[in-house]
Amino acid sequence: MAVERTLSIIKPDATRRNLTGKIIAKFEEAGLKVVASRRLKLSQADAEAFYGVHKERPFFKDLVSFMISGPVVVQVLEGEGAIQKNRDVMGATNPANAAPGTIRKEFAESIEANSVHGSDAPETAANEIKFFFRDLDIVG
Ligand code: IDP
Ligand code: MG
Repeated sequence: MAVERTLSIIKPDATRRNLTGKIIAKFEEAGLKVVASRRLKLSQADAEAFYGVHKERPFFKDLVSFMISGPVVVQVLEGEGAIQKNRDVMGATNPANAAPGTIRKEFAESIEANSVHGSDAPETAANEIKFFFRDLDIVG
């Protein structure tokens, strides 16, 4: 399988509870390498643009408010099949449905405050990485 890169976000519910290191350890244990990382606070415009695909969904407004409620850690993860591997380590969107050992099963507070974001396909991964990082900031 090809080496890929994907975008991960450690969400405000997790930074608030000081879980950054525990979450990064899950990625590393799965063979994903952190090749870029930055802590920042999203503006409302940033969050609305980033989650633009969901703008018609009933949860959009609350999701944007949640994502700007505290700092996030945005990261590029690299590895074989990194996009799917990251989704596997994250677990299902709703922590009630997430498999044992996944980040969302262990750490998520709710379907909204679910601790992590991960790109869902090669095209979205490329666009989401570009949203936060210049090529120079990514060192494999
Ligand atoms: P994903 O993060 O597992 O890819 P998406 O369907 O892309 O899930 O939804 C994006 C984010 O929107 C979720 O991670 C979660 O924070 C939030 N979200 C999704 N579905 C709901 C919902 O039914 N209620 C509240 N928030 C939701
Ligand atoms: Mg998604």
